[in-house]
Amino acid sequence: MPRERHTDPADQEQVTTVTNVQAPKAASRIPSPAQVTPLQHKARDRSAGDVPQALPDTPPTPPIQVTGAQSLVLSLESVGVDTVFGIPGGAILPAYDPLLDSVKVRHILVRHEQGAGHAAEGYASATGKVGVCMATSGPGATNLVTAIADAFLDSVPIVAITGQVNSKTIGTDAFQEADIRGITMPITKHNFLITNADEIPSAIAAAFHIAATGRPGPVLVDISKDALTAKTTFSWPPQVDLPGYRPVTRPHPKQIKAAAELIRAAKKPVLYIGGGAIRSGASESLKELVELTQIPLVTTLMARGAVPDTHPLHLGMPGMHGSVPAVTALQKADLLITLGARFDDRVTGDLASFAPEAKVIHADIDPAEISKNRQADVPIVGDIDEVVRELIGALKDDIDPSRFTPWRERTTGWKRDFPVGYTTPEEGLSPQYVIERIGALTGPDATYVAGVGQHQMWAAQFVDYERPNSWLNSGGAGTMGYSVPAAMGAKTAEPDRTVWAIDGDGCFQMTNQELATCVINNIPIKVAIINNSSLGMVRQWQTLFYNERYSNTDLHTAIGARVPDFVKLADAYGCVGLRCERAEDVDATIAKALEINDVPVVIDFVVERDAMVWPMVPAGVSNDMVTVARSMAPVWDRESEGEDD
Ligand SMILES: Cc1ncc(C[n+]2csc(CCOP(=O)(O)OP(=O)(O)O)c2C)c(N)n1
Ligand SMILES: [Mg+2]
Repeated sequence: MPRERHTDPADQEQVTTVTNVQAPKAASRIPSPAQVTPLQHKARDRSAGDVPQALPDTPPTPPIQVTGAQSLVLSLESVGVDTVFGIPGGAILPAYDPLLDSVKVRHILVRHEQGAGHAAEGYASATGKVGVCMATSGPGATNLVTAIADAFLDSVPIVAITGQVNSKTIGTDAFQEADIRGITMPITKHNFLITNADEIPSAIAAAFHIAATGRPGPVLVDISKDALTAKTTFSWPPQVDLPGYRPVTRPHPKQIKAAAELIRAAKKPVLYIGGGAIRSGASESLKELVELTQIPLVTTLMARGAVPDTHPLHLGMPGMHGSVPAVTALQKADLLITLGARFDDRVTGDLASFAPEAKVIHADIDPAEISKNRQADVPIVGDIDEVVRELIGALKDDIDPSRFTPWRERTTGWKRDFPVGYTTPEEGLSPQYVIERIGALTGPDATYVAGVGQHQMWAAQFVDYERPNSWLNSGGAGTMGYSVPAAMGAKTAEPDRTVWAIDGDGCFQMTNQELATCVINNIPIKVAIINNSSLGMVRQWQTLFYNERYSNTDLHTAIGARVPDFVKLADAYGCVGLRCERAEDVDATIAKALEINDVPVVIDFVVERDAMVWPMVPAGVSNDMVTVARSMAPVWDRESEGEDD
């Protein structure tokens, strides 16, 4: 069943039903999928009432005789899909035939199914709409698994459609058979195996509804080949029965009241804002709450941009590589107002010593998250935007922001004394400088998509994020290879935006074949490879914790060899390839890349290898142990820190 638990047992009785279903009757002709009116898929609608509101208000389509494959394409058109990323193969082949006729659904042929999955994620994360990927059975489906797991951990709404072997041969180790439903059971919000063509429309409608409502996430629809080739009847909308699936979006007034009381009584509150705030589209209401209460805030790695970085009360990102003010404010707070965050171990460090004095308000749309890691004093189940709006309502006539002035002054003092920074190396190019300049020269309207590693942390630290969905990355899974295909998906969804993939030399080598997809399909992303010739983040740990024994982290991509030569690789794909090795060339190289908008651009920024990500809290220790450089704790001004430290 879908992942959300339900607080009210009465809700379990409810059935989500689309009415208006007409009895199937024979139709005289088989239409092209394009003959069905396209409908817009509503983004960011988290509610789930009696009608699946994530689905468009579709005028009913009279029943017509089609094949299962045609029914699938008609269903995708009817839920408003405009883009599918995928690769065909035997079991899914019947679906690719009617797809050729669809003028509403654009299929983008990728070079690896993992790329299709991440592209669907990038599409979804940039827009809030459901992203779609498609693959054949067996290895095609298993190649999607990493991206599905990634979407699960970061609550990204995607639907993965896979072909399956003929239903009669399921379980016989048939050619290209894999139990993809079983494999993805723990990493999908829900999944379906469809062997009856008549069930295709309802499965697709349900999949999109589940992916987009409540806590967003991946849904897999596995369809056997014989279901795709069978004759069936298509009509829309189908009946969708999801007993027990009724995500609670409206917070309980009693809990809001209790939260408002804790906020009014606090002296040292912090707004701890997580990725749920981005997924729920809560940025405007959050800004209002911050203005009203004047409470300092932090945004996690998944929430960068939820509140503009330049806001004076923004203390930065918390966690292992968080800013000193953000980490310290959480440690010393007496109240955490937790909004769509999940007390991830990368944020809390040693859980037992995390924010020891703090009471906790914990709001999340997924009740399973609340009190999972840290006991909540006031649990609130609901959509974050709705929770914040209700909190504003409860506080607006009765909050005195001057109550928090001493605390605000302390936190802004930490911000002044411990800005996130870096030292410029005597030799070689500073990776932080490159990333800082990309952000400064491109601006906040662009979308920035990171890989995983040091460059990801620097991209989180040194670009100012001023709008939600301008920062995409793999936070929960930490999937190397996310960046290029996710950037491709984001650029497909929003072609007028500049989209930067800020990637590592290691990550880039995992999925760079999607540059071919970008060139052929006119998706001109910009890729900045932060080339330190190493698996840099792993090397940093070897420097700090393994006595500088660099076991298997040298990639030979810049130092001593260029294997591969990224400029030549870019050229081979039909991209523009540029190289930059000196600080004085950084601005001109970025400017050149910004001028090229007809083909993808790849810049090989050859940077120094020994730069490290600071601040850092080593894994598993208390956040009190935050270090700002190697073996260097922040030097606190004890007198100004007050008695209670
Ligand atoms: C698929 C996958 N394999 C392995 C890892 C472990 N890992 C985390 S960061 C990293 C190094 C990344 O190297 P690179 O892309 O060059 O980035 P850098 O840290 O050098 O900026 C590795 C191997 C991972 N996160 N994902
Ligand atoms: Mg590297």
